[in-house]
Amino acid sequence: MGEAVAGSVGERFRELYGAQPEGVWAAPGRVNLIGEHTDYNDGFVMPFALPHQAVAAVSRREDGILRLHSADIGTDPVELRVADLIPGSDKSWTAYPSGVVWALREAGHELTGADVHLASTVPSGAGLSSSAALEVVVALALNDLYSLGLRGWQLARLCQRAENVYVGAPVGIMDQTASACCEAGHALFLDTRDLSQRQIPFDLAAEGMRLLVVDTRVKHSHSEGEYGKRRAGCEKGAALLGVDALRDVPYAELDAALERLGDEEEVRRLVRHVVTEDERVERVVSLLESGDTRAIGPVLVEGHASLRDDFRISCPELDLVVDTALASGALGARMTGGGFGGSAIVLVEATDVDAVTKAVEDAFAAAALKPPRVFEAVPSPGARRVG
Ligand code: GAF
Repeated sequence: MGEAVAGSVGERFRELYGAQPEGVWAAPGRVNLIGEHTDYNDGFVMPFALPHQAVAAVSRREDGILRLHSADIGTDPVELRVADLIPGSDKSWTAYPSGVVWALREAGHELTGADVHLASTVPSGAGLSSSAALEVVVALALNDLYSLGLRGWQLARLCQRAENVYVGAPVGIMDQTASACCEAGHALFLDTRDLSQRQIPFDLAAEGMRLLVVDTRVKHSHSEGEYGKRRAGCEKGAALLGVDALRDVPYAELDAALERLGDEEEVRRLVRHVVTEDERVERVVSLLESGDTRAIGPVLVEGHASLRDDFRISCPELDLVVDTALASGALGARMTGGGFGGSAIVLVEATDVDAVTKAVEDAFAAAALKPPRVFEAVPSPGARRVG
């Protein structure tokens, strides 16, 4: 992100609060290359950061007041008392930044207030982690300003706690860790059990390929409840199999595990997805590390089929993107993120970008759907100070 964006966010802060901010920070959205719905099963994920990001201009306060303003919401700053933040009490966008303040204080960090102005280019409702970007940018700013000394993964844990407890969404740890820890030119191979990480070089342009994000601009309304149901089903599967988490079911023993689940058909499907998905992440890592990048295409397609048929979280619009992209020459495609709408990713030869994009746009028009938003995703830096 250029200094110009930091400058304009800082300038707006000055207009709102009458002084220069102490600093400006940025945190990106993400796409997930592979490893879906594995993060709350202690499994593997492989996201990378988008160039789209949340930017925050922030200053400390010493009077216990938290003032929050978003460029997307044209109202005056919202004013809250840090001592009065109550989990579950806020149903608006301010729950994300306030939740971070609450989580930091709950973890024992003395925060005496802040003035915050936020602006974000991460499309919201597109499954690209706009909420995690908001959380992480505020967490990083407060970490720096209050000299808390927390590392990226620790900030991610606190942001997840904010979202689980303060906002009330039972999400895993992937999105916050991606926003906090990704590096430009790399995908992040993350073990969500212990948060150990490996940066995997992922420079498709150098190999004549591109990764497109297709935002279907559809968000099915039941998505949140369904996420919780899938999570509960996975936890039931782990309990029935006598393991701490589905991560502990070895891929080589999957058939035996499925047999032990007897007539628990729905749980069997969830378990099969999670165990095979962890194996797919490991396969993608080894393909990328051995330089066989084009070979990840079919693995992405397998992942989509598993999410559609076993985990049952795709939708007609996501399937249309994947089927159309593959039929028009893509190397691979899958839905990405939580599901029931949002975005798909499409791996293409650079020379096929226009043809595949047009095919997907035409298919949406033929189905009388809103035009999808298609853009190229380049692995970008994680959260950092920018001004
Ligand atoms: C959403 C959640 F926030 C993540 O934690 C993850 O579970 C993802 O869905 C599915 O992989 O983005």
